[in-house]
Amino acid sequence: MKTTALLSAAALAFASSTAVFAEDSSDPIVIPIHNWSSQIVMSNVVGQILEANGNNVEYVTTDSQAVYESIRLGDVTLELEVWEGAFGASFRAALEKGGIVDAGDHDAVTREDWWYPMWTKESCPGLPSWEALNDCAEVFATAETGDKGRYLDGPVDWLKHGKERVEALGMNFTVINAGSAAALWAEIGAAEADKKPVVVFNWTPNFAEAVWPGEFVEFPEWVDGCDKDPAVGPNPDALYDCGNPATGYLKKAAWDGMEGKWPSAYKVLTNISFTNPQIAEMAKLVDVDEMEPEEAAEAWLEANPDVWKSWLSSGS
Ligand code: TMO
Repeated sequence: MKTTALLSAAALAFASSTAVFAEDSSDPIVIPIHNWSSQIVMSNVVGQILEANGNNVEYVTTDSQAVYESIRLGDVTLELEVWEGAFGASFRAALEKGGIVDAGDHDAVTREDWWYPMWTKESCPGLPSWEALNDCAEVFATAETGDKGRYLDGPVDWLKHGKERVEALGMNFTVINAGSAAALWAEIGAAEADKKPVVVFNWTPNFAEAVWPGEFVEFPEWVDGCDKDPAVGPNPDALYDCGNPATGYLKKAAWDGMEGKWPSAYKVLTNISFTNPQIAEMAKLVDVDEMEPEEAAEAWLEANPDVWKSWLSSGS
């Protein structure tokens, strides 16, 4: 007993005085790629940072909700953009089951919700209130939606629950799911010339805020449980009768085996924290400047060495 205690005390003293760390596995760290630009660019940025850290990385394209189950099982190693509004529920469910860890928050504050370009207010001056929007529903009507207003929601895997919200709040809108993020930008772009009023799903941080000034529709304020307990929110019998969080988090998540298998990379992951302007810029490099995600990541890393090199050095 005594010898063991002495030995481990000596080992501890050695480790802390010489900063010797276990080496990271040479197995690839699996980074998931989804269907919006900041996440794709950020994943490439972090992949290249981890390569600079000496790690091997591999990218896989995955569904943005199912990824939390894949991380829990260790098939995917991490997630760089856990948006509270879109993925909070799937992330919380995976945390409860076990196998996934919260690897910390980005500096960024996020919002995802119904949004309109500013010119829309000329046709519906009561905005941003959702009740005013509903009173103007016919202004947003199209051949496709008849006398109801058209709301273009995000692709189905973002699970925005637009249809449930319309039902829960008794709104005069038809919800259409866009096939891709690009379809959202095309809708706004097509409306711009004639200043046609439109309401679409959008989020911040994003490139769009620099291109089209606009505002989020103000729905009943988000309250925890609004997606779980019908009693929460203004309609006592329905879920999703609240807006998304107006000051949501943006988290990183990791497989709970990552720290043991790649301790140095895990430390880098916990150090990483992007701001709203940095994330908007990542999206812009692809959506406005039309770069490929990999070259966008290279450009970002080259322009911001002071930001990311400190994440490497403070890792030891
Ligand atoms: C998850 N997203 C940023 C597209 O709303």
